[in-house]
Amino acid sequence: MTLLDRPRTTAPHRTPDARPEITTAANSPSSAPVVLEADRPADVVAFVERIARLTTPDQIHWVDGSTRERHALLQQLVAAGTLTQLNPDIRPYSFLARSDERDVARVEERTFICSEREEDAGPTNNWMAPEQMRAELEPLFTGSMRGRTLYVVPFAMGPIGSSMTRYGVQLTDSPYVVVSMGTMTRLGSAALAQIVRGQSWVPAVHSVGAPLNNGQKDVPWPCNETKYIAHFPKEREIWSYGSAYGGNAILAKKAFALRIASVMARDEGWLAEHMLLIKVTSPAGKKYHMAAAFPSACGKTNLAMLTPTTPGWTVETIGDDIAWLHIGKDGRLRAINPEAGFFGVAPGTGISTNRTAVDTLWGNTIFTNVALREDGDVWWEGLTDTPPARLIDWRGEEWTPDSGRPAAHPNSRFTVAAHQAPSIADTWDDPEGVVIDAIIFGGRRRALAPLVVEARDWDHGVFMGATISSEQTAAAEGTVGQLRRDPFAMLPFAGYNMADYFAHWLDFGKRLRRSARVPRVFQVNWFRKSPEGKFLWPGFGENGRVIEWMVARLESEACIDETPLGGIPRQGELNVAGLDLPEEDLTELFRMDTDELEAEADDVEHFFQTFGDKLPAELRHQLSHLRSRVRAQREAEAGTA
Ligand code: GTP
Ligand code: SPV
Ligand code: MN
Repeated sequence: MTLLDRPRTTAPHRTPDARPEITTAANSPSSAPVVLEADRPADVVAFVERIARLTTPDQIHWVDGSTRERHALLQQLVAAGTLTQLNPDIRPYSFLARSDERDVARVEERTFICSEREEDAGPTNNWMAPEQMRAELEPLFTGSMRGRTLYVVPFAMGPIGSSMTRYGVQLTDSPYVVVSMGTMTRLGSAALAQIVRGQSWVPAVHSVGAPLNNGQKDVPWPCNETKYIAHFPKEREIWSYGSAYGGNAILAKKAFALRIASVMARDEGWLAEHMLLIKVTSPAGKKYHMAAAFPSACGKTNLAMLTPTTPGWTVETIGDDIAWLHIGKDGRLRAINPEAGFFGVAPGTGISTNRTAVDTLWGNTIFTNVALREDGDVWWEGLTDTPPARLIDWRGEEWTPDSGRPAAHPNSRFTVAAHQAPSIADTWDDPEGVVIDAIIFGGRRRALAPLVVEARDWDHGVFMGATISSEQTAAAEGTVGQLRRDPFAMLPFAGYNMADYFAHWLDFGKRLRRSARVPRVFQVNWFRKSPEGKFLWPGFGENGRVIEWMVARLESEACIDETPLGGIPRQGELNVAGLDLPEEDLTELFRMDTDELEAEADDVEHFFQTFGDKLPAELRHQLSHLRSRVRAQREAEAGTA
């Protein structure tokens, strides 16, 4: 099959029980309404005209979200060399993109919150005054789309018609971004029709910053060394320049659904979070929903697609990266996944670690910066235990296992529709959302943070979230492995002062308490290492054992032992039957060294000081509780010494 052939329906390999369906437009219902040119909302038209005058594109294309349109865009991207079609007999209707080497991850240093006052961006964000940012952006965007097409992309975050759903219109000169948005969001006429009906919308402007002068030949991955990812929280507006990569360019995702949405959520009384959502079914058939916040590349997609190893348990996927939580009419905490696809980390995703993800990727997938096999399929580190003998690496160069460098970029990714996951829950796009029973915080820490610990109550849970510390990953430019505070896994994604965000969470707990059912809060760490540097916990499917213990806690069927950091499973209560886990490793997974705890408390204090008076008093209280529990542990040790 070549790209020009009509996509056919084919049985996906390795996925006998999934319903195969080749789709080109991942999320465009065939019954999407048509919005006639004359019916386009005047404010959207005015926005498009204003930006077109500034950026002077050759053409303007209103994206309708149809299959035919997506097919044409993919063909165009192949012709331009941005995409390579993979072998359709192995991986139907799938493509590989190789980005520019300098455009491979989010750029946190170039991400700005442009609130009127610096203190409203807070100490964890880069701030620039709105008028200064506009002054810097204007010359960059002037003529920036010359020689290109300006695509108008109306999109919905959340199921169309849900009261939780919010709308946006992204203007972009990148067809790669348009097809990515087509998988990650519900886009096109269905979204525009809601805006016609009066839904408010967030404007987002994106340019790769690579205008083409008369006859100038394009490159496969146009971008610019100069990059800006700018957010205007008051105006609820997004401007992105210079990158076509992931969270820098698919503005519906991190820029809108987290940074701008967190501001909306603060003002409207809900929460926009960097969280996966799962539905857990126990052997007794009882169902629970959990939301978990881990920093970038710290295990959300993997937990979202968990296949528990213990008999009788199932986990289904609702979302893998972003959750919007609100208090429902019934007073309970409810959550939706505002996205429609997964932009997941490829390396480490393999048959033995995450079979569900591998099965999800059978076709209809765009891969970015993975390696190409000789047979026209893809490969990345961890997909199989043994690498192929020869590959073309993510830079397009010959590669063998002796090359001494990774074949796939550590932040290489797949873009695939959520409904393609065999694990997707039938309720994943329920407009009412699902009721949340437990919230989990986590990070990647080689030491101190135990495998699992339960918060005493909501406020202690907020303290846990506020103090997440995690080793930096390749998801953003920066030093991989460096430990940093990443409160609520939202360090790069909060659209306002993080201290005000903490206060919003504390306040949310007060409102939930009125409804009598407050979710339990837990903290996990799958990444603790032995002194030799090996992971102590097998992780992946075995993480189901930790979920199982959490459910036992929800059902009051398990006990805790108190520790300075919270409640840990009482000896023998974490189900480790059948695991090849030495007793000393299990002990080490929960060990809390008193000196390390003290250093941790000092570090938290230092971190909290950066917020000055804005830090909620409750978090200061939580820190002093921690300190007194550490003192008690020290005294107990002295007593037994
Ligand atoms: P973002 O999409 O960047 O937000 O990442 P994410 O939080 O969804 O992370 P993901 O699940 O993609 O995992 C990132 C990396 O961590 C991958 O290489 C995984 O293989 C690895 N990983 C995930 N879960 C585990 C685990 O339980 N144990 C170990 N050792 N590694 C894990
Ligand atoms: C993350 O970095 O948390 C991601 C990938 O989910 S990106 O969309 O690039 O932000
Ligand atoms: Mn993420």
